[in-house]
Amino acid sequence: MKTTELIALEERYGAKNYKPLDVVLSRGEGIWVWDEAGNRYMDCLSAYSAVNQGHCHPKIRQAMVDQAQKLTLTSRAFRNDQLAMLYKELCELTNSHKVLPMNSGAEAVETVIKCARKWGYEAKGVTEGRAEIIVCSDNFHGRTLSIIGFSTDDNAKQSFGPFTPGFKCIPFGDASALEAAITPQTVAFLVEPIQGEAGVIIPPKGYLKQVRQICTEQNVLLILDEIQTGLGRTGKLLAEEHEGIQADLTLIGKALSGGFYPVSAVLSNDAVLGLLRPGQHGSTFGGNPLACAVARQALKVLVEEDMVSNAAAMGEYFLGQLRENGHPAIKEVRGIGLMIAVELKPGTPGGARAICESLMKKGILCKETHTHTIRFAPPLVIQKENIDWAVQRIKEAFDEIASA
Ligand code: IF1
Repeated sequence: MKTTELIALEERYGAKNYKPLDVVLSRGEGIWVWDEAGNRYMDCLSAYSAVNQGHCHPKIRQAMVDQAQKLTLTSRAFRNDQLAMLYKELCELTNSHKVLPMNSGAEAVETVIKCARKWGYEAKGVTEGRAEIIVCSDNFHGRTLSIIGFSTDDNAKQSFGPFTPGFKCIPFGDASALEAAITPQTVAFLVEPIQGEAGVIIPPKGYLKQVRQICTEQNVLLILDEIQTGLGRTGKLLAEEHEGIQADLTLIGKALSGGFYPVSAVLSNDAVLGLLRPGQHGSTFGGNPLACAVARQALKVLVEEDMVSNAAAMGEYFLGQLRENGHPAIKEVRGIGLMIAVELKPGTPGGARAICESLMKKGILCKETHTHTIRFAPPLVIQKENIDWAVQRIKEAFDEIASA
């Protein structure tokens, strides 16, 4: 079927909760994807960092096919031979004590909210029903009701209430605001190490270290949502390593499967997960053997192929090249590892969307966030010559927009 027909069908039958670029992809390999007509594009979004390992990584694909031929789903009513190995490998890799596997990122966030509250009541001694969790403005943690309830993005939450109580919002990057917001009922502080959806917002140096210290002193759990920043994206396995800290609870998802399958997890570095008892949480698909086999291989190639240090090196190079090829329409180029954003000056014609449309025609796929920021987050397997190729086209796109 032709591209235009597929788009028309999608528009006719689908809910319009997205506004995708009109490119219909049918194949991917490494940093490249192809559309129906055979045009090749460099993927600079990586499915929002879910395909850090590159599209259709052959080893992950093989693990998936092999496992699919043996056993896919048992439910947690029975044990399977992949789960224990994923637990062990994930804990060893991330220096965690316990794991709770789920499917989507939002489910991991929901899970950690439950666990933090339970810890608050049963370990910290907060009065039942009064637990508070502190979050940051401009957060993005997913799309479920309790999560959007503490979003500060009107478009994400408008007309979906009533919402779950028990959340308190403070500015991001301000450690003294955290200190001031904590009360005896505070059980946790939930934060992204770098805010993704907000436009790759990097907090001031030392922020996470201060936050860690405050949480420890006040007996508040530090929960880092590393669903987007984790698994190599920022040039470290976990973004917390940039400040040499360890969260009490860490959320990972997206690249945990290398983009093959929804797999997420809550990692716990203390006794929080140990409080859960049978029947208190779960999911039909969470921890299934197919998910575990895929995740094990996705982690394995990340380490074996040294993708984390490649992200650090290539991220630095990409950032440098973008800065060197500056353009009067650019307000700021920022990033860490391969989590990069270019922010346009207000009033740039067409905003970030126009640049994304233009880049698509030149063979680069990326996505605007808000109206004036373009994110560049290619798979972590990108090489120097690929970046040179991309930067040339990015430069052209800017020149065209500015002269339009
Ligand atoms: C969409 C954004 C990225 C996340 C963090 C939890 C989740 C996400 C830090 C939930 C998901 C996605 C979802 C995707 C767009 C995307 C996104 F622009 F919305 F913010 F990546 F930057 N925590 N982020 O970034 O994970 O339930 O989706 O598996 O289309 O909504 P999920």
